[in-house]
Amino acid sequence: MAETSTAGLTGTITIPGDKSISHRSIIFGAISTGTTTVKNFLRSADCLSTMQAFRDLGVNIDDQGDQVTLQGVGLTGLKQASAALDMGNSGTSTRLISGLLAGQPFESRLVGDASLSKRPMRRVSDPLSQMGAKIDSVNGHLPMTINGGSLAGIRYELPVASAQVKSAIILAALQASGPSTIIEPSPSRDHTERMLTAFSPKSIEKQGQQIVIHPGYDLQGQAITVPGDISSAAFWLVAGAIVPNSSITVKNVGINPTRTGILTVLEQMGANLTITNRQDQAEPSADITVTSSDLRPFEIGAEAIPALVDEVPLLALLAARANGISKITGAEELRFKESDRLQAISQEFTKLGITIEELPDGLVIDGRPSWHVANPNLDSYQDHRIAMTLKIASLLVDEPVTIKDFDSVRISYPTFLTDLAQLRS
Ligand code: SPQ
Repeated sequence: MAETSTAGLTGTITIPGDKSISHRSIIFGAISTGTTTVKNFLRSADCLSTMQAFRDLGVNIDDQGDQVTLQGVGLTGLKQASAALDMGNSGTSTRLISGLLAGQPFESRLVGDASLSKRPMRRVSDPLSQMGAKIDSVNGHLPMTINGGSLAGIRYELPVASAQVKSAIILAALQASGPSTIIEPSPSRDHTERMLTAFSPKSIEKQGQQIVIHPGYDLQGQAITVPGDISSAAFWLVAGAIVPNSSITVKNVGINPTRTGILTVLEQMGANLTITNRQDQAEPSADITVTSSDLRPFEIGAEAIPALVDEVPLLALLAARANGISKITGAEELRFKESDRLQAISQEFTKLGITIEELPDGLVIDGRPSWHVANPNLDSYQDHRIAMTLKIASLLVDEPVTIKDFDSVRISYPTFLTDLAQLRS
């Protein structure tokens, strides 16, 4: 195993707000009546795309630094935008806003950057069309034009677990003429359901694996405090586990059980994790401390993926430092993110001399052989999660490496380098 001269990462940091919850706080604040306040809103490029889209749709949003304040317009108060809505790089903005616009009686056009324009949109346009929206796209990709209006309720079984698809249908179903039932193959993150329960408890009912949406109820503005993003905390939890001589405490991490798969795998691997200061609220949070240690290999399959879908690149890095062969399967969804994350990790880890094999639906990584940097010019594929994973990996090699398009971190974690510097000082 290549050892470095690093002194380890030590200290306490507070990570920025959760990206998924920040998007939803703007969406629900916009379509409720009254005022919604949002503390610890994530000011990353993706969440600012959602904020700008709702301003373009006529919602008054005041961003005062420590708090975002929205004057909700209700489900029928949005106005047609005067130009195309720019979704930037954000899949969450695109898919959730599509669901909402499917029920609005005007035409909307959604555009995005080159990466977003390659991502599949039929997964939302198909069910929304079945409900009655008229949607045109370029072979299932952006730009997409939505002619919304009267929608019928739907009974829809998702072909793959996806919080974005589920949330798009929920937002459309709130505007339908009758109830809708949504069934997921396995549970994806449930931030939309939790937030809707707070804004309008009568609108949503959970029946086992089924979500039933009852339209016709007003949503009431709320005071929201966004917990820290576990997907951002994960970089420090993994760095703390694998960079020798490290001890890191990450404060105020969201520990919604539909997101904590990374903690389960770290525990299976024998990582030194301590969870303290648990706060039980609509979105639970806690402080998490990790100390570097020897790690065992792991195997995970399809049923584990939804709770750690955005952490798979980091799991591959953990595996590359474990004492044996690890296997990740059932993760084909990774091919449809900001990059093809299975291919990106396999190619870039190979440059670092990591023993890794790409499967159609996953990765096999042998953590035992030493790393030997074969090519120091790494590529993030303009994908924030690949960029940050490679940065953590680079802490474990002595040779200097470069990471192309590292500034993609602005998508979810604009202060990543500042936090890294703090843990290194
Ligand atoms: O918004 P975007 O670009 O899709 O963001 C990603 C990420 O890595 O930040 C995925 F690329 O997270 C998704 C996540 O993978 C955010 C999300 C949500 O907020 O609902 C759900 C997941 O996607 P999916 O397709 O499983 O619903």
